[in-house]
Amino acid sequence: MSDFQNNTIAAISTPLGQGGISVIRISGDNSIEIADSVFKSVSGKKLSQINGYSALFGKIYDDDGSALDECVATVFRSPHSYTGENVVELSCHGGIFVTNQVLRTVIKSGAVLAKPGEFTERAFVNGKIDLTESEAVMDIISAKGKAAARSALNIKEGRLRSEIDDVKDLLIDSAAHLSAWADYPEEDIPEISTENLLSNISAASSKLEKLIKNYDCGKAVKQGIDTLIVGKPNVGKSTLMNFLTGCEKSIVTDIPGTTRDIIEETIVMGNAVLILSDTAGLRDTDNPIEKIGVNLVKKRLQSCGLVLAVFDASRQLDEDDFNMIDLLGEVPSVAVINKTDLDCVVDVDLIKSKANKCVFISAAKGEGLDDLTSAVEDLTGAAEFDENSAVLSNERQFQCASCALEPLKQAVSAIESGMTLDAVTVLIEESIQNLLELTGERASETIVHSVFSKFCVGK
Ligand SMILES: Nc1nc2c(ncn2[C@@H]2O[C@H](COP(=O)(O)OP(=O)(O)OP(=O)(O)O)[C@@H](O)[C@H]2O)c(=O)[nH]1
Ligand SMILES: [Mg+2]
Repeated sequence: MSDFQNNTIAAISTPLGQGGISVIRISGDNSIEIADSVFKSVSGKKLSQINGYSALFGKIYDDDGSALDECVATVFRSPHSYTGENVVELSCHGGIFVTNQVLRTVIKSGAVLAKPGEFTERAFVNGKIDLTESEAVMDIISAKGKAAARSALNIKEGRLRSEIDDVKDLLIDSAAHLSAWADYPEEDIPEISTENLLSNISAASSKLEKLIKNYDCGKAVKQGIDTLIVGKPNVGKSTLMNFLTGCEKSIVTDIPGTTRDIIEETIVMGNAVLILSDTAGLRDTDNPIEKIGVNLVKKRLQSCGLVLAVFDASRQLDEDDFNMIDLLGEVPSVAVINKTDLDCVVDVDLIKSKANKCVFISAAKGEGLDDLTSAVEDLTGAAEFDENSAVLSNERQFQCASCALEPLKQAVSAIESGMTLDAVTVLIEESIQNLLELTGERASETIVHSVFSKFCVGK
């Protein structure tokens, strides 16, 4: 039984603005009764008289009896609804004032305002979906590209849950056998062979290792990589920024030192999502404003996830280029040799030796995008991303999977060094606990609340 039993919630589930339709969603034991008190159908039928998955057309009335809006009311009966409870969706004409009025009337009739993510939280608590599937709902809403959206839908449909279930089954099988053997020696239960035990644990470990490895590729596709465009002044960083974003966001001039502030925009390159920043040209300068810009870039270079290091093909490398190369450090970098529409005099071999990838473009002419896209996809792992496989969605899931893998590694060492099987059982059980936390079967209330607090109201 859920804690939400006596509490019927309501919220506007569509974005608040002018649009074709607004949906006010009501969920809980009294949702149909509450909807019936504000809605009158044209046919005279009550919502309480119709089956689930049915709708009536009519009007919404406020408490003094005046009509607020026309409405299609759809009924979903427990447990066959998104939340698992009785749900009514009131589809009204989209509009900020009217939608708010309808919600207010519903609240006056006995519903309480839903908290962020509360509909999905109820679906989780009522056993409709697990925690990975709940988080996938948010990933579907926030997906910025096709691969991210498809992958999130796969996870919503249970792709990750079934992968974790497979790992859990392997471990539960071993743990149950070990416990039975230890607890009931008189029952003549055959001792599990070391080979069997090791093979189960290593099958479970390799599934977890694959998930953990895929997480980085998934990051580029789902969350976006913090990417800096850097280079000495006038190489064409802002022209590249405008070319990639498709808008004239950065100022371009032939005066070195034009850009000072960091200019940010999120873009999709192939499967990779980049949170792209155009930056001030790197050089020694006495100008105090430009200096602030240059120092900002140097700081960001230490924490970003990818660098597009831009060079001017039409000029020899100079001290500013070499100083920039020295700043690249360990961050994955694509050397972008720009202005290929002009004669190329730059030392390409030297540049190639300093970056992970090297591509040729003309940002001004809009040439070279395909090569740059492949380089970015390769370097961020987005190229390897398989939207059909199980992928961990976020840091919470990643931590749980890592914490499930660690005791399995210890269990293998324990078996190989001849420790008692009791110790191995404890390690396998620790691993299972972390998997149960991942799926939410045994997650604390604090974790569950923190997951749903990131949702929007109405979802
Ligand atoms: N021929 C040619 N000129 C380019 C190309 N890309 C940029 N430019 C020119 O190079 C000059 C500098 O371009 P910006 O994009 O402002 O260079 P930047 O690296 O942002 O410069 P700062 O902001 O000063 O660091 C401008 O005159 C651009 O029109 C290119 O592909 N080919
Ligand atoms: Mg610039």
